[in-house]
Amino acid sequence: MLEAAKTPAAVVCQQGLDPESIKAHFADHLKHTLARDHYTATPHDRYLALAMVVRDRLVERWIKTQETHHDRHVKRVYYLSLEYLTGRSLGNNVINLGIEAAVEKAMADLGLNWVDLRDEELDAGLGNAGLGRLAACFLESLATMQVPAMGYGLRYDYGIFRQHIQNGWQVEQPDDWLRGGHPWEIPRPDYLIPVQFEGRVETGREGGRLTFRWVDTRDVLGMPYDIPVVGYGGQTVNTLRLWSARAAQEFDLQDFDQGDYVAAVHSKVMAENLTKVLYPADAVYAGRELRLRQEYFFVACSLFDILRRFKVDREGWSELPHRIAVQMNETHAALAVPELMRLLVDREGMGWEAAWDLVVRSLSYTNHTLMPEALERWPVDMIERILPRHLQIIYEINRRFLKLVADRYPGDLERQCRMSLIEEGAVRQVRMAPLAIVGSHATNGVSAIHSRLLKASVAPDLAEMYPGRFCSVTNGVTQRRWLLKANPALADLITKTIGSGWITDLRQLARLTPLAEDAAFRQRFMAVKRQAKTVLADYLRAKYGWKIDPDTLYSVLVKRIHEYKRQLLAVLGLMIRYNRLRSKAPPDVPPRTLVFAGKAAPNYTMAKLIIKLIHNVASVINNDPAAARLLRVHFVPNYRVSLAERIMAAADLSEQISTAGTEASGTGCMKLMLNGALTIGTLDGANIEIADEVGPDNIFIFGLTAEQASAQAGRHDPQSVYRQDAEIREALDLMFSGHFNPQEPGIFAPLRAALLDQGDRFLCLADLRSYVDTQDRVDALYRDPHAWARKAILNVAHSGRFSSDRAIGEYAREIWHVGPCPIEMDPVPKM
Ligand code: 26Q
Repeated sequence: MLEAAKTPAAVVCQQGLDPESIKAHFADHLKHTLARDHYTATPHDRYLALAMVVRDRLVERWIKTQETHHDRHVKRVYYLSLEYLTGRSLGNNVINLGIEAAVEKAMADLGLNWVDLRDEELDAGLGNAGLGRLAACFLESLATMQVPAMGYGLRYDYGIFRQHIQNGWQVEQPDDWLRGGHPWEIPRPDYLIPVQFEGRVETGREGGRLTFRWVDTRDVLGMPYDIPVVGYGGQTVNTLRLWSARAAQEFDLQDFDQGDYVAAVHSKVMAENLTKVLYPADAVYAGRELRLRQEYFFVACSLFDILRRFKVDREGWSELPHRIAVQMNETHAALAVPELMRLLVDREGMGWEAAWDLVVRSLSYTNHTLMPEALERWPVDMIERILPRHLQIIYEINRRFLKLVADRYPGDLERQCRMSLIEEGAVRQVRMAPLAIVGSHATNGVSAIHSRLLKASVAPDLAEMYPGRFCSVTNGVTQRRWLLKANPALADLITKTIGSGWITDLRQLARLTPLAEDAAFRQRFMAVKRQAKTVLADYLRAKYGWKIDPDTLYSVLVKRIHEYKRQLLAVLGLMIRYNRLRSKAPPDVPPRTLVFAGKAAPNYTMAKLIIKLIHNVASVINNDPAAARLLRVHFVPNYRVSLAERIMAAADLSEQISTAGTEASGTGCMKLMLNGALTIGTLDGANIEIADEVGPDNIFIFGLTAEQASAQAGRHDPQSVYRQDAEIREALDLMFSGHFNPQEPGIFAPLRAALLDQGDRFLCLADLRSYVDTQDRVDALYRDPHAWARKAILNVAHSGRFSSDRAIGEYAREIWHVGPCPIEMDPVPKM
């Protein structure tokens, strides 16, 4: 039962990190902030009260960090991302503040379970997938490494949809994540920022100089909400600033007076729709006007804010690239190029060349995808209507750029056409990736192979013209969330074995290498893994009634559902396994549980059909006595950060099976490796670097290489695979026989067509034999628990490179040219 507050509010020490002051302050918030007593408080109220206790303990550190950054005139990193997949914050904030033990004790004293309270928090799902989660890991690493940094993004009222499954189909539901209140944000109405849209450009002259005035615009206000981002050790607390759209005018008085109340609020509704919802597409780009408006709104608010902060110090403009480093996360932020030009030229009165030099030196760009259908292009007409001044600026950038091209390659008209930032066609469009490359000093891919392919395929001409601009930074993940928090038992075992240095220096995990040869350690390691598998099984049993046996091999394939990621290949492999188990002489394989999870973009019919297929196949297999003991398949609904934390800890096998050359990096692969899963994967994205680190004997690589895969384009003959490989033929025949969809005849025909009649674009059939044979090798290894444990330990030991701390270190040195700024704060308790 809850204790009444014994300490009067006024004397509660808001900084006390000990259980007593946490308890007192908790009771105080429950009563005075939430107006609850212990009869009426819900678990969610208690979560909120505890979150506010923790937030209060961050505030002083937050203020001190901001003061220090300001006083020391530091160079700051500004990370511009339309997505942040933060997930839950309470657990990580408590860990990074070093107060987990104190909080646990305080709650236990009150008869409350800390972990249950922590898990009351709703995920902040302001992102689709890897790109958004990367942004969240990067902010955490920046704070831990004490780099002055600020994240900018949008405060969507609705984040990534909640995925429900009905009869095997994905059904989307709105993610009303703010409904229970959001204790981590502070609104800052005093920093409201006006953003213009539409209107027209007036040209004039002032003292011989052309001037441009963007007038008759429809304006929207940007309202900032600040969220603290605390680094491990609690020294630096950076800010994530998210913009929410507000109407510049509450309502139109004229319409109101005339009694047309709908018209009176029309512009308010339109304005506030701007940040209503996150676009739920991950790698298919749809040229929707509202999306363009979101991108501009976000860029305009952020750059205005950045320049406002720069101007406080009254330094000359030439200092700008020494004070700011603006990272564009994908082309979603590429309007920063023309917008910063507009601010410097039109508003600050700078000449074009001087402004351009500052823009290029201040901006840098990360590309996250090579898929042609995901490359952003905006119709010239649309930009002209919504951002008329920006179109003029883009034209001028292009004119000057094409002149450089012409000077460098005289007479090469074909090259000039290819390189134009404007794509000529039925619809003229602005190509955003080249705009970002031309308008910045550094462009990076997110893994070695991706950076190489980016230069070779997306931007060969630009790579030739600006070789020094291209670089590569392999992604990473924060070990504070993905090991310390997600897998406390393993984190504990590691700390007991090699000390806690790995928490801020993941390379120290290498010290586990010799322990792979130690039978007693292997035993402990596998006991920890089994424990994590039991925790997941218990969770899924409580939530869905599933009975999962922790003594089976957990093979996980968790990520967005996309054809290039090839969940379909996994299903085909599963089909062959199932057929074998149904045969007259079933093989003696170790029992497996296959765990799928992931969302499909709501308009991505094929991906949604794959989800349906997985469900139908799962329900047949799980109910077939021939397979019962040896094979189970589960699709866990509503994949999100908090669910990922549970799954990563429990996995034995990490499936990373994209068509080589399509997955830019992947970061799930890193989280799984860090938690001791072995990878079965193609030579794609970060898998290649994982293989380099862990060595070929400790990873299961299969399938075509990127070069082989691209050589297959137009040549691969799926029909001949079907004819020649009996197991594959039987698997396909079974899958499309109606065996899995007796009540829904024909629903899987589009999958059959894609595989057999339309050339199997993602080469599922080309790689299937190799995949299945490699899975057989996985089975063989799993039969030998010590051999498996040895490799699992070696995977953890060699995962040090995949920390987001390493990635941030590389960005800081090679792209941003920034260093740490230590904050002098009392240290927090050591974990
Ligand atoms: C673009 C235009 C309009 C609407 C939506 C979008 C959009 C939104 C999100 C396009 C792409 C995304 C997300 C892409 C993404 O998550 N990519 C992943 O990024 C990870 C981090 O670098 C990589 O590890 C993955 O390989 C890559 O797929």
